[in-house]
Amino acid sequence: MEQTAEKKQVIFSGIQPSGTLTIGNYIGALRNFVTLQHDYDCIYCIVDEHAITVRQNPADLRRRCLELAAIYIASGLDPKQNLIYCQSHVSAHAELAWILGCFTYMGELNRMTQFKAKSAAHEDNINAGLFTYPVLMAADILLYQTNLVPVGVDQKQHLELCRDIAQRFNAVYGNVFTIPEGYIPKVGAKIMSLQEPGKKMSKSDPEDTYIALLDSPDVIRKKIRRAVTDSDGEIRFDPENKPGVSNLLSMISALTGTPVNQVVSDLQGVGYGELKNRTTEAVVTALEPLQREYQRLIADKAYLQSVIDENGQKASALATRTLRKVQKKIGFAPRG
Ligand code: ATP
Ligand code: LTN
Repeated sequence: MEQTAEKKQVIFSGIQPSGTLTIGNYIGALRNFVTLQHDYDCIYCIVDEHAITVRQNPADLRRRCLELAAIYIASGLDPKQNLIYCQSHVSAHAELAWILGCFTYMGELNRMTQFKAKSAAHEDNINAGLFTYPVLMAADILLYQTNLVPVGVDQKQHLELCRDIAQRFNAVYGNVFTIPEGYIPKVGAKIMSLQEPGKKMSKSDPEDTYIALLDSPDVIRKKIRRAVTDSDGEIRFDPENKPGVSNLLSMISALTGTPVNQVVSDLQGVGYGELKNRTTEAVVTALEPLQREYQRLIADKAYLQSVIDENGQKASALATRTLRKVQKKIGFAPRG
C-alpha cells in the first residue's frame, strides 16, 4: 500500500481458495475490488483458514492459494497498491477470532443461513469451525480498522454480525474498532446457478452449474447454451418467476454496464437462443483480458510467492497494531 499524505479509508475483503472462481465471484466481488482500488487503501485476502471449514485436499489448497493471487492480479489489482496475501500467514486473524468468539452468542451464530446451508450440504462434517466461521470473518475485517467491505449479498448477514460484535466490544472497552459498512453491488450481487437458477452460483458446486473465470470461450458457450430457462419464451426481468432468464440478463447488464431495462428492450423480439448468444459474448469479452494476464502470471510462481510474502508481512504489521490494543484493553498481561 502506498503511503499518501492524506489517509484514505480502508477496504477489506476476502475470497476462499475453495475452488475455481466463478463469474458470480467476479461480478459480485472481484470486479468491484478493481474499481474501488484507487480511492481506498485496499486489503484483499486469500482466506485459506475459512476454506478449511470444508474438507480440502492439501495439494489442491496449496496450489489454489497462488492461483487466487494470480486471479486477483490478473483481474486488475495492482499488488503494489493493494495488500494481497494469505490469511494463514498473519496469525493475528486467528488470535483476534478467539477473543471475538468470547463476545459472540451461540444464538447469533445459530441464525446464520450460510451455516445452515453448509451443514446441510456436509452432514458428515459439521465442525465447530463452520459454526464460528463468521467470527473469523469479523476478525479479518476488524483487524484492519476497515471502513468498507465489498461482498456479494450472501455475505450481508455475516457483515451485520461483524458490526454487532464490534459495537458490543466498543461499548465495553471504548472506541477500539471502526464499524464497517458493506458495499453490495446493485446488479449482480447474487448470480444464480446455471442449472438451478433458484440457487446461488457457487464454486463448490458441480462444474455445469457455474462459469469458471478460466473456462475457454467454447466451454462458456456450451454451459450457457445448456443453462436452464423456462418455457414461456418471453424476455423479461423477473427474478422470482423467471430466475433463469433474469440471471442471464443480470450477467449481461453487470458485464456491459448497461441497465437491465435497457438490456431487456434491446432484446425484444428475439428468442432465448439470442439471449444466450449475447450472454456468451458479454462473458467471453469480459474474461478474455483476465485470462490472458492470468496465463502470464501463473507461469511465474516465484513472483506470486514474493507478492504474498511481502504483502503478508505488511498486513501482519497493520493487524498486530489492532491486536495489541485489544489485548491490552481486555487485560492480558503486558509483554516485558
Ligand atoms: P464456496 O462455494 O466455496 O462457499 P463461493 O463461490 O460462495 O464459495 P466465496 O469465496 O465464499 O465464494 O465468496 C467470495 C465473494 O464472492 C464473496 O464476496 C461472495 O459474496 C461473492 N459471491 C460468491 N458467490 C456469488 C454469486 N453467485 N453472486 C455474486 N457474488 C458471489
Ligand atoms: N466469508 C466470505 C469470505 C470472507 C470475507 C472476509 C469477505 C472471509 N473473510 C472478510 C469479506 C470480508 C465469503 O465470501 N464466503
